[in-house]
Amino acid sequence: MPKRSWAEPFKIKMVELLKMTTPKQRKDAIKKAGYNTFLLKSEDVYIDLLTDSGTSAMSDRQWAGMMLGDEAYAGSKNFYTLEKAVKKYYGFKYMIPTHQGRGAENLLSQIMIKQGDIVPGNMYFTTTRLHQEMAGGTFYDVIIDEAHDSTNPHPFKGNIDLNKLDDLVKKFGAEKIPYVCVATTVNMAGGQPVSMENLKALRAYTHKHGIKVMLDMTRIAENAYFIKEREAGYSRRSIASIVKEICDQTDGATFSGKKDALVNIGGFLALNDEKKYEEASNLVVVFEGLHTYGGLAGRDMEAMAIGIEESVDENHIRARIGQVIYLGEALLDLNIPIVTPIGGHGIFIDAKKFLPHLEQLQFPAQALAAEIYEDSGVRTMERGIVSAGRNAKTGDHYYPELELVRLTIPRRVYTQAHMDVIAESVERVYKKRHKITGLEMVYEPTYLRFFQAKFKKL
Ligand code: PLI
Repeated sequence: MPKRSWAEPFKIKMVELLKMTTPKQRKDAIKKAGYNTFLLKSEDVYIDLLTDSGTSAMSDRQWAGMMLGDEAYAGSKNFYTLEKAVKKYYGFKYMIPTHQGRGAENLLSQIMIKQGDIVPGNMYFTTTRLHQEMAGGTFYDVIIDEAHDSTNPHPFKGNIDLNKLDDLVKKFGAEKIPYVCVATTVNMAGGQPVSMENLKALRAYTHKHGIKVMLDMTRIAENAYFIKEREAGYSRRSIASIVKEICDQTDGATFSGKKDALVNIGGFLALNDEKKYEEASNLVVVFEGLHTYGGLAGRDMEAMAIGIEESVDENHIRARIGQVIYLGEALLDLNIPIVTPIGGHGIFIDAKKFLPHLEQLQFPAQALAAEIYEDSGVRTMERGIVSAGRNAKTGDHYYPELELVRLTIPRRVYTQAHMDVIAESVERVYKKRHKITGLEMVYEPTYLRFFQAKFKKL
């Protein structure tokens, strides 16, 4: 069959000009930032691959929606529009808006987890695990072993290992496990999807043991795309119907609208249980705002409702992941060690393989992210030992198997030419990799240290 390429299903109506910097300016900027890309000024960044969270471009429809903001304190029209979208696309009965995903994680953890509880999940996520711990729970990783191997070709490296889960049930008892936290496209594993088959098996297992399933549905449309591409029986199904089927396997969800839903701010907690909904809608008043706005302006809720609809558009999702794959394949052609299969929201460079001369405690991924910035002004993010943090009980560093630099692609923001420039920069850094030195941490904050830690060159 003749080739039919993807292309952006939009045209550009407005642009934001970028500042170009000199090598000297970048060298000074990253040193001043303590070799932490989170501490750089955005204006000193050329191509910003720090995150795909809140950095996507909204459509003209979303911007038009912003003008429909009903900025009432209570019962805003836009809340009902959002509630309708959540019911239509995700099927959950109740929805409480929050300012972003972690606001929902806080509520969920507080209403579900008791001191001493166990919360299994398919690999940790930074904010999710912290909220579980702050509520008195302990996170256990039950992802399949393949997820910890950067080049294992398993098509669904986000899957839960039901034997690992069963071991926890046997060891601690099902009554100690309020829910299993299952994420769609597992961020820290490299944007790796979970299969529908696995979700259904998890549903059956947890049902038998009276354990709930709570979804971190932050990148659910991207997961649905991989199910459509890779799982038997789904190739003719719509993304929207797969998204709904994923939600049907769960009891509720936390959502960061800043990813799939193409907004700069927003999230929600969704639940099917009325009693839990009542608890959460009371608690949200303490942390976020009334249960009909949860920290968001009316206009933000309107834009998120429209973004949810746009997120499941077939052409959108094909081009979104097509662009990620384009960059990944360019790096593979240059023999750069990256996580494969290529994931949904970015390319993850394997820093252990890129810089084999560095110990993990010399923070290879942190050093590599700084080096890429210095080369070209491309801002990436560490997803390794710094992100993993310390064990809350022992105080020891976690030593994750995956020591990665994430090149996260915002949706609808950069062009294919930007992808080429990024690949060339990584290639230049790869060529001089032997000269790259490690880092020493000189400032370590208590919570989520990767955001604010500072380093100096060894
Ligand atoms: O950044 P929030 O609070 O809207 O969402 C928290 C959050 C929850 N789950 C997952 C899987 C995430 O990826 C996530 C946020 N991720 C960020 C900020 C990222 O850069 O990946």
